[in-house]
Amino acid sequence: MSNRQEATDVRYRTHRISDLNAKHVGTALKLSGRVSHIRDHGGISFIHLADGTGEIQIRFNPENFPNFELGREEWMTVGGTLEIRPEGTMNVLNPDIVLPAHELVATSAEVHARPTISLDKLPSLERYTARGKDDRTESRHDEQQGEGVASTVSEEFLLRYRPFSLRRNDLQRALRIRSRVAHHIRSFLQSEGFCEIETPILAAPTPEGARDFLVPSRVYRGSAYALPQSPQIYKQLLMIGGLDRYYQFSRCFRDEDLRANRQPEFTQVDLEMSFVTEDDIIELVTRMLTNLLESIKGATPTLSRPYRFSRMTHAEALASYGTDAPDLRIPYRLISLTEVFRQTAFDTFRKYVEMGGAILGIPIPASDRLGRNEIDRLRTWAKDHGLPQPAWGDRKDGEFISSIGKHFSGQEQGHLVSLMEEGGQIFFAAEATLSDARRVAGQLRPQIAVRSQVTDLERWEFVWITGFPAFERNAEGNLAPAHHPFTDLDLPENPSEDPWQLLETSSRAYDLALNGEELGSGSLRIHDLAKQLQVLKVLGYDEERSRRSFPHLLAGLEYGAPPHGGIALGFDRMISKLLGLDSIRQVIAFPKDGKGRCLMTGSPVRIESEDLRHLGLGIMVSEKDSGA
Ligand code: AMO
Repeated sequence: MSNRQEATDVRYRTHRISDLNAKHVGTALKLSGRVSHIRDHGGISFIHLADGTGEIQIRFNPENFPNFELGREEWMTVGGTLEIRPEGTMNVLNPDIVLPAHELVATSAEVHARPTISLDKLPSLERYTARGKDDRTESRHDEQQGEGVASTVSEEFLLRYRPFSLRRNDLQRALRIRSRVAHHIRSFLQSEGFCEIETPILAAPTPEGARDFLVPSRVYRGSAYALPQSPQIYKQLLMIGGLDRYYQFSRCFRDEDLRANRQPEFTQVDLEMSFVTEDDIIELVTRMLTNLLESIKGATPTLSRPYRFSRMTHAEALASYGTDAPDLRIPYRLISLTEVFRQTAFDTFRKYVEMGGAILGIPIPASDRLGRNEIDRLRTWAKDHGLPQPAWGDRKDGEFISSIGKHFSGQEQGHLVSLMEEGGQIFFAAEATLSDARRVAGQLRPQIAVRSQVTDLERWEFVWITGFPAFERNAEGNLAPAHHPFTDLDLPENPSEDPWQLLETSSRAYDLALNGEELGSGSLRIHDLAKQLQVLKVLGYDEERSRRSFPHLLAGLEYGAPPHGGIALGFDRMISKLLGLDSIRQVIAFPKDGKGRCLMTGSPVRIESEDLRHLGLGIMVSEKDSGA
C-alpha cells in the first residue's frame, strides 16, 4: 500500500480488485463492491465481492463477525488482510468465474445497501453462462432463427430489469469490450489525422431510406426537428468546411421495421475524408480493423479467430452467392443453369425460363454430401421459404441420379454431371425472376452448410463489395438510389431523358460485409452542384423542391466542395458480431425491444395533454391504434 493511506483511514477502497496480485499478500486493505455470491462452510461465510474490475473471495470468520447477516446483491465495504486462498475454496456453481489465488480475510465490514425486493423477482445472475454462445459455431442460420440470448432468463426480463441485468458478467463483458474497441478506433483515427466532431441530434430530415423520428418544436408550432438517420449531410458539409478528415461515434435514429440486428437508435463509426478514392477508404478501414483485431486478440475466444479481408464486385457477389453480403465461410457457389434448361422437356424448369426467370444450381462436393433426412429437412425449409419445388440430384458412377432426372435429356444430364464432383450433389433454385432465384439460392447456401456441417466457421471473413448499381427499383416500383442520392456515379449525358436506363449505372458505393451480414456502407460523394441537381431531378425533385429539401447541402456545394467520400460502420453490429452474439441488444446498455419499446422506462410514453397544448398538437389516433 505504498503511498496510500492506511486501510483503516480510507472510506471506501484502497484498491480495485484487479489491482491486487501476489505482492499484496499480507497487506491490510479495503475493498468495496457488490456481493455476487455467498456460501457457508461450517460457520465460515465466503462471499464473492465484485467491483466491476473483477471478483475476489472474502472470508468471514464467525469469531470476528458474530450475528453479522450477509446477503447476496448487497453493496458493501470490507477491510481485511490479503491471504493465499486455501485449495478447494472455489465457487462450484459457476466454474466460468476464475477467482484470483488470493482472498481477503475480513476484519471489518459495512453494508451500504441491500435489495428490498426479492431476488426471485429479478433476472438470474448466477445461472448465466459466461461463455454465452461465444465458443460455439455461429452462423447466418442462427441469426435468422431469432435473437435469443445465451441465457436461461427471458430477454423481456433482462430488458425490464435492466440495471439489475447489467450486473451479469456477459453484459458487462460486452460493454467493456465495446468501450475498448471504441477507444482503439478513436486512437487509430486520431493517429491518422481525423478530427472527432459531433453533429446535431436535433436536425433536418436526411433521406437514408427509413422514416424520420420527429421532435415537434414548442417555439415554432407546427414545425419539427428530425432526428438524424445518419450525419450524412453534416459530414459532407464538414468537408466543404475544410476539416479534411472527420469521424464520430454517431447516434442514428431510424423509424423502420425492426428486423434482426436493427434498433430504432444505434451507433455508427462514421467517417469522411477529402481527396480520396474508393481504394483509399477501403485501405484505411481495412487497416483500422486489422489493427483492432490484432490489438484485442485474446480478449475473448471469438476475438482470437483468424480473419481475412477480400474484395469482389457487386455483380460477382450476386452471381456467385446470391446476395450483396455473402458469407464467405460457406464454400458453395451458385451457377447459372438457365441456358442449359432453355429448351428442356421438364415443364417446371422451362416454364420459369420462358417467364424470363432463372434456374440456378448449387453444387455440393462429395465430402459435404447430405443424407436423406437432411435433404428432406432442407426441402421443407425451402418450401416454407417460398421455393415451390425444391429439387436436387446426385452424381453417382458418372451418372446424374434424381427423381426429376427422367425429365432431362442426355445432354442436360451430361452437362449437370460435368458440373458435379463424383459422389457430390446439386440443388436447384428455379424462380420467375433472376433476382428471386438468387435470393432463394443465396438463402439456401447457409442452410445447406448447417446441414452438411461445414465446420470451418470459426473465422472472420470480411468482404468489400464494390461497383454497386447507383439506382434500384424500390418496393413501390419507383427509381430510388441504391445507397443515397449523394453517392457519386457515372451519369449518362441526359439522365432525365430515360431515367430507367439509370438502373444500369454503376456508382462509387461500397459495402463491407462480415460473415454474411452488412457491417458498413459508404461511397464517394457528388461534389459538383450541377451533377447533384441532375441526380435529384431524376429522383423526382425539381430544382425548387431540391433547394427546399436540402438547402444546406446545395448551398454548401455552391461554396465549392473538395472531392470527398466516407463510410459508416454499424458499431453495435460490429461488437455483437465479433463477440459471436445473436443480437445487437446484447451489446447495448439500454436497448429497445424487438418492437421498439423500452421495457425499463416504458417509452414511448403517451403524450400528456398539457404537453400537446404547449406544442400545439392534437392526437388523431385511438388508444387501440397507438399500440398502447
Ligand atoms: P447505412 O444506412 O448503410 O449508411 O448505414 C451504415 C451501417 O449502419 C448500420 N445500421 C444499423 N445498425 C443498427 N440498427 C439499424 N437500424 C441500422 N441501420 C443501419 C449497418 C449499416 O451498414 N450515411 C451512410 C453511410 C455513408 O454513406 O457514409 C449510412 O448511414 O451496419
